[in-house]
Amino acid sequence: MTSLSTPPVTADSTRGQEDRIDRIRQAAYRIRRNALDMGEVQGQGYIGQALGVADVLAVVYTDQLRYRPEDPHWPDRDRFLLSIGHYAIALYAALAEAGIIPAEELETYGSDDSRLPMSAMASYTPGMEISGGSLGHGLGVATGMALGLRHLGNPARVFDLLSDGELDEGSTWEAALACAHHGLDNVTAVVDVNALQADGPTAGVLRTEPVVDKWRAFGWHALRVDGNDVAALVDAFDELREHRGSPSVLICDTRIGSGVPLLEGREKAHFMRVEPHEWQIARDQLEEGLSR
Ligand SMILES: Cc1ncc(C[n+]2csc(CCOP(=O)(O)OP(=O)(O)O)c2C)c(N)n1
Ligand SMILES: [Mg+2]
Repeated sequence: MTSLSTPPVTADSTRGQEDRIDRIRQAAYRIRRNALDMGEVQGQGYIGQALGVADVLAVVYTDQLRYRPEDPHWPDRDRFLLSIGHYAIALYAALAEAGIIPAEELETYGSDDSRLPMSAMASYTPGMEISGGSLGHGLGVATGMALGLRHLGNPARVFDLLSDGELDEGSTWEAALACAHHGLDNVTAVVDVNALQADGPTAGVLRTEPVVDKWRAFGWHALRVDGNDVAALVDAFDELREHRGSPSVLICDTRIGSGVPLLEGREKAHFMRVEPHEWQIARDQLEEGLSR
């Protein structure tokens, strides 16, 4: 049903939405490019996850989040927490796209004295809100931050990106209960369901489905989308932005290696080894995908 306040769909508004989606797709392409460039520096790493979550990060950083690139500690900024420290490569790729870290710095990724270590460190990297490593703590921190912001009367929002492996952690569900108990509608959790963990497919490690039902049972407003479909992500984030009264979670089904067919079907994708001659093939495939 269309509410009375919904503006009518016109050719102009359709065109505007197409431009918006196209702009985000271009950003997602550059985030993937950045991730491949960093991956090549080390020859291996969490590259499949970075490619998989690039569309989500592009929507968040170029369309949803309020921040000032030149002032990463701006008190009114929306906070984007990376619960999953091993996804640091993905966030560096997005922070460069967002102008929070210089693109030239990406080539220092994982080197001694770099501000971009392989696992997320808040004290090293501008825009990295929390340190990572031990899984299952991001949502608890997000809940505390969101409570603090509410006490201060600060309307900033708190996002937390979790992985499907983090749904194995009791601390995640404890935080989910607390967040819903306090009615923290300034929190948006985003779960990257890539169906994989370090020890193999998620379904074999620990059965967490049906995931949406679980979050709803814990008092959350929950939606599920194809996390590699930019248009679907934009609609979902727009919907969550309007929700009031409880925290929101967006379950994103993503494909490891998305955008690079060579890497999409790779074995041992949790920590991927890419041969020296394959990086250029990967970049070429990525570019071909953009023009399709
Ligand atoms: C508390 C904790 N337990 C175990 C680990 C070891 N560990 C590192 S990554 C990982 C896989 C977690 O699943 P997920 O994040 O979904 O993996 P991915 O999608 O990146 O393959 C595990 C178990 C950890 N970092 N922290
Ligand atoms: Mg996973």
